[in-house]
Parts: sequence; structure tokens; C-alpha cells
Amino acid sequence: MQVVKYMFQPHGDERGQLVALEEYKDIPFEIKRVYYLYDTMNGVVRGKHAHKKLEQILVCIHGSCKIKLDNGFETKVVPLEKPYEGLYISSEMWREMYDFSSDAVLMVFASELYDENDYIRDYEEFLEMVRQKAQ
Ligand code: T46
Repeated sequence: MQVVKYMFQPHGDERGQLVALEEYKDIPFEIKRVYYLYDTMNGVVRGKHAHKKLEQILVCIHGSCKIKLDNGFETKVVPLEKPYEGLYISSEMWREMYDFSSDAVLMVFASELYDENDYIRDYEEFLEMVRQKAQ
């Protein structure tokens, strides 16, 4: 499994840092939605689902967390700890987010509006779908 991580260009000067993200340039799709997670409780695992169509870029803009990616055949754990790095998550990828530091803010750029019908929340259903497609 190839992990696609983006290193965004900070525009730093003596006053501090600034990262600007534009659709189709820094983010490889039209940005239809932005949301962020914060105050995640200690020990919590979020996510535990895949999406049929949605593509996303995750940026831990403060603190740190880990993302486990699972394509149905292999898994990879990706730490996110810098505000200038973004993790691309394609559709049909199971994801779990965990090990959030107490100050973590995880910002997500999404290619689609929120749609509960796009979620696959059953792991067995996910496995069946990706394995069937791979045949
Ligand atoms: C994902 C990971 C990285 C909305 O009303 N609008 C939204 O755009 C989102 C994302 C969520 N919600 C509501 C739905 C639930 O009542 O917020 C609540 C928590 O959402 P959820 O349990 O899906 O959150 P996570 O952290 O498990 O997953 C989220 C995204 O849903 C998901 O697409 O890939 O972050």
C-alpha cells in the first residue's frame, strides 16, 4: 500500500509560519467541505469506517495523532505530528484515528459534502467489497 503524504510549503518569516492550501494545487481535488476534530478523549479510537466515494486530506494542525489505513489487504500506521504535513486518504480505505494528544486538532479537507450513505461502517462488508473488486 502506498501512503501518500503531502508536505505543504510554509511561508515562514520572522513573524512565524503560514500555510496556505488551494484546491487542485495543494489539495488534489475540489474542496467541498472542511471539518476538524478536537478535545478527543484519551484512549478513544475514531473513524472505523471507509467511504465509497469520498477523498480526504488530513492535517493535524496542532498536537499529534495516528492514522491506521487498511485497504483490505494490508495496513499502515501513519503518525501525523506536523501542521505542514497532510495525509491523503482515498475512497474505499478503512481508517482509524487514535493516540490523539490532548491538544490535537485534526483538520480534514473533503472532496464531498457530508453524506451518511457514503459510509461503510461494517468491516466485513468493507472486506467483501474490496476483495470482490480485486478479483
Ligand atoms: C472520516 C474521519 C477522518 C456531520 O454532521 N458532518 C460532517 O461533515 C462530519 C464529518 C460529521 N458529522 C456528524 C456525524 C456524527 O454525528 O458528526 C458526528 C461525528 O462524526 P463521525 O462519527 O463520523 O466522526 P469520525 O471522527 O469517526 O469520522 C470523521 C468523518 O466522519 C469521516 O468521514 O474520514 O473523520
